Amino acid sequence: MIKLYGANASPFVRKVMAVLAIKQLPYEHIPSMPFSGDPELAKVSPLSKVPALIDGELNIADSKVICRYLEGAYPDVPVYPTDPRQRARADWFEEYGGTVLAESAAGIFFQRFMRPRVFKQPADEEAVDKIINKNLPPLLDYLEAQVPVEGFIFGDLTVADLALASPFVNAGYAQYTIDAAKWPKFSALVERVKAHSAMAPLLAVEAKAFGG
Ligand SMILES: N[C@@H](CCC(=O)N[C@@H](CS)C(=O)NCC(=O)O)C(=O)O
Repeated sequence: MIKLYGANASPFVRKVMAVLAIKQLPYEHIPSMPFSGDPELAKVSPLSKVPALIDGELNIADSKVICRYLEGAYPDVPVYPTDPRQRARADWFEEYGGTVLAESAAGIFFQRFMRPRVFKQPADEEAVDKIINKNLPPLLDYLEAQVPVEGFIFGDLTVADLALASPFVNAGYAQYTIDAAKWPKFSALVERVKAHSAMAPLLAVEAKAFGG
């Protein structure tokens, strides 16, 4: 059986879990915390980052690598568009979600969620304010112009939607919500992704873990 290493609260792990759910692939989740010096994680993930995956003899790390492997090995229910141009756009959105969006969301999450809970320190609200009011708005302006009013970016849910929405689940745990008056299309897309049958059960598990 496939083994997935990672913490539920990682936007990258959540993306892979949603892909496994869409593809209806059974897997064993092995909880692994990054930044903890876990030697078991280092064995399966050379950079000690999550997620990592084992499927038989294969051991790989990085959510993009994992999602591409799953698409190639288990193609019955696709999670990327097949048209090359649409596929290139999906890859771009996955890159965008996994870099600038994930960094911004991680910044808010670290300050308001991790610092008080894990490090027993107050959040640096100045840093949060900079992310929310300076860094994020141009990123959201761009996305607002890219996403549809209804449905998902390529019709059915793909990794592109997951990669763009997943960081905002983390930001949500840190009391950040996308301003629907400024970014109505993108904020609605994020809500549709969260409500999707592949994502909602994952969020329910997270809510329990976080006492929600
Ligand atoms: N590009 C990687 C990023 C993974 C990543 O940065 N994961 C974070 C948790 S959300 C991590 O493990 N960080 C630990 C570290 O940077 O040492 C992917 O897509 O999987």
